[in-house]
Amino acid sequence: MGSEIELDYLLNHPIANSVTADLNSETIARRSFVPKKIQIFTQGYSLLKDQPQYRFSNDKEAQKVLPDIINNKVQKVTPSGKLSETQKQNFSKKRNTGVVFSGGPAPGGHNVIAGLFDEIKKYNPESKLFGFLMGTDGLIESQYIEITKEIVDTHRNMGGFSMIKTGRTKIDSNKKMDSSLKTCMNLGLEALVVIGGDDSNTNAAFLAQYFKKSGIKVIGVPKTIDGDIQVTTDDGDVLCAISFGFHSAARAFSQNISNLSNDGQSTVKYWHVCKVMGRVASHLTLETALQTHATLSLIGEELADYVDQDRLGKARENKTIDYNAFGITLRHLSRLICDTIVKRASFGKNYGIMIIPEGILEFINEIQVFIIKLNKIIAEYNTIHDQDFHRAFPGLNEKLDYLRWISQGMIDKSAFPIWNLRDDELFNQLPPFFRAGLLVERDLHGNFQFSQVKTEKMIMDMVKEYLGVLKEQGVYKIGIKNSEYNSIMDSSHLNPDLYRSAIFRNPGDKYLLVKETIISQKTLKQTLVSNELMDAEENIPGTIVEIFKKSQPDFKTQTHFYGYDGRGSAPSHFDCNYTYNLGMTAFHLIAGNATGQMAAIRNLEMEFEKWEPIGIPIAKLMHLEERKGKLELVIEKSLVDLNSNGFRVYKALREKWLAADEGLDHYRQPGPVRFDGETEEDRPISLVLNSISPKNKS
Ligand code: FBP
Repeated sequence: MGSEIELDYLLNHPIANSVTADLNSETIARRSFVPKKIQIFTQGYSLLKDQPQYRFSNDKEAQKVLPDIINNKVQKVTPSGKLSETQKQNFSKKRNTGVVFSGGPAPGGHNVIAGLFDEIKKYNPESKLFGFLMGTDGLIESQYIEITKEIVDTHRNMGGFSMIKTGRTKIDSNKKMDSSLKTCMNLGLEALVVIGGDDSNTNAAFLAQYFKKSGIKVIGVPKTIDGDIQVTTDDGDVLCAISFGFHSAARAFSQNISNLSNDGQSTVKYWHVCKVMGRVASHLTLETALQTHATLSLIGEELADYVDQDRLGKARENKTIDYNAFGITLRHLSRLICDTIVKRASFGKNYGIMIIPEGILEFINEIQVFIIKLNKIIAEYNTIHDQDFHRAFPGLNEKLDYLRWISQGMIDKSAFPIWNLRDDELFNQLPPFFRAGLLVERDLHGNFQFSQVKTEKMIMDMVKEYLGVLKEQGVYKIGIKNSEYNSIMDSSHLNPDLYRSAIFRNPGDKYLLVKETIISQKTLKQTLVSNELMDAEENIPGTIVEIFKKSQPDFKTQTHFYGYDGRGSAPSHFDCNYTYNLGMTAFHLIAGNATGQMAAIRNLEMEFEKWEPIGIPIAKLMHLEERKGKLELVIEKSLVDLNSNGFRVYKALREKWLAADEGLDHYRQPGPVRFDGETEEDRPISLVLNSISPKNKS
């Protein structure tokens, strides 16, 4: 070893300084990347034009409680044509605007602010943009900053919502509405932009209604990595194909998952089980499956449709109806997974990549019932008592006691208590960690927090247990390549043909499967003896024991959760452009006097030149949904459409991707999230597929 360099010298060395600086070249390049602008935003002034051809039916409750915004039309941002000087001055007047992030982070949020900021300043450098801190709490409590060019410039094309942070507080009382209004009035705001998911855009609609008299406008922006804000009219016209952040998160997950496929194919010993975020809908799982060609991906929406044909068949034979044959249960699901694992193993592939959507529990019969009942029990407790359920019953046992009291009629005296003895019995059959998961605190919107439950552990524990049974039954075996068997036997001077049909159930196939009856060295010996290949007193030849051992599977898993990493990812090229233009769209909706509208870009699935900035009436997207035990008006989440091109293509190709055959795996390597360049990775694959129209249509 040479002499040690002095630490001071090392720390002051330009190379050390450059490689340890907070700012690296990737960040510098990202910050200076300039997203593309839709053509209308490169021109002068704009005008909003109603688009009455896009029709939605109104929800009666929305009509009642959102009277001032329910009749809004879809609006398109169009060139203004010739304007008078007064009109121009009015468009370019000094405006104060507020902006707030709400809900989970999604890549691209900072670019919405950048687009809004640049457009505000373009028309009048005196205009101001205020950012409310920590989500809607900042709005209610009047905590804000003025967003300056310096702040915007350090966040351009960067991930997260760190510029002004975010939160999940719901503005659900007149007191909170009043405080929010006061904050906006004190700042002299002309408009407030709410960047959020379904619950936050619901908030935006209620604020727009509440603020109507004050003249302060409220515009929503469709954010969520979950991809469940998609807007299609009653006639099937797609107005918002996907919320922002979805593409980047899906690409970030996909890169990690494809890395695991490299590991899997190299070590051939693990099933990598990946839980992928998405509170309810499985859009992220579907997109990740299309991006990576993972071995097995579960789509919650499809599982909910599951029909157990065996049960139906048996019931038909008995001339009865089996109502339990419809809808998936945890038991069915674990068996479906085992079936896949066993099939692949029979071709020597005792490894793979499995994607489980975070929200899968929502689609599993018995669990969904528990979730709904527990939501109601917790919400009712909170309404009746002065103390929160989780504070009153902090531990699992205390919560379980409370449920037992209900089932025993000690709390709910009705003939049909919401939690009955059968519920209690079934619930207590679940492992404690899972029961605790199902009882976790609901979020402020009353949503069940799927991200907090170790769903993948629950499912995989059941899978492991059933695989154990299948192994004992001799069904779960690893296939051995016929050629490999031959060469092992040859090198031990044993005649492969002599043993082949005694040991294997499919001696003519490329992958040999040890007979189901051979499940131990004892049964192996019995088989060899009965086939007169050895005497009972002899030891089994070592090579045959080795071959038997090779056929015995050891099921090993590694579990991964992809969620927070992806939603904190840097935005993709698609999301950089999409969000920057969303920010500009929000400005033009405000300038055009819109309120209660969600900024959106039509034709996202097509090339950039066809993108169209529009405003979508939020009130028209609302419906009644069970929240905190009662019906509430919220934006309807869009789930994976089983008739969509994206899902149908995945369904048609998944057998190939499963690769339960003699061939190679079909994993795809999508590569890292990029912020520039024009490649096939430029937009979500599910979107591209969904945009393909029938042969006779362009
Ligand atoms: P939004 O709907 O607010 O965009 O959040 C989506 C999400 O990332 C879900 O995928 C996930 O279930 C949830 O947030 C987790 O939330 P939390 O930040 O409260 O853990």
